[in-house]
Amino acid sequence: MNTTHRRLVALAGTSIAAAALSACGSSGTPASSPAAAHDKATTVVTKLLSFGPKKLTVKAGTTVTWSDSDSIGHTVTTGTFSLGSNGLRTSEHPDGVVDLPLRKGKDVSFTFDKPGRYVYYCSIHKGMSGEIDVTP
Ligand SMILES: [Cu+2]
Repeated sequence: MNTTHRRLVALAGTSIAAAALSACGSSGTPASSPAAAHDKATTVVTKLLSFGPKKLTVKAGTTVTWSDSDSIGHTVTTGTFSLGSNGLRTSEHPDGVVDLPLRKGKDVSFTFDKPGRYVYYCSIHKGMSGEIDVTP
């Protein structure tokens, strides 16, 4: 009886601690904080023929790394494209800002110094695209 009671108390204590931890984790750093300036690198991972996160917002000067976790290669190619009704690209117009081969299991990086909206795609797979929004 006593043992059961203690165990319940212990479990309750644990879940409160876990809740406190997760509340702390979700509060994060305010976006306007100057501390965010140290965040000058971030990663996009390719998995199952998609870029994740598909859309990323970073500050100018941030180095974005694409990491290929697929068993095949991709490219990171900025430019414009049109999509067919099936969601696959029907035309592509690379703009030459970024055009990097991403080999399986490897990483490529690019530092975005100029603010702007950078739409990119994989020139091999017609359904793969992503976006990097670079803020001043
Ligand atoms: Cu690809």
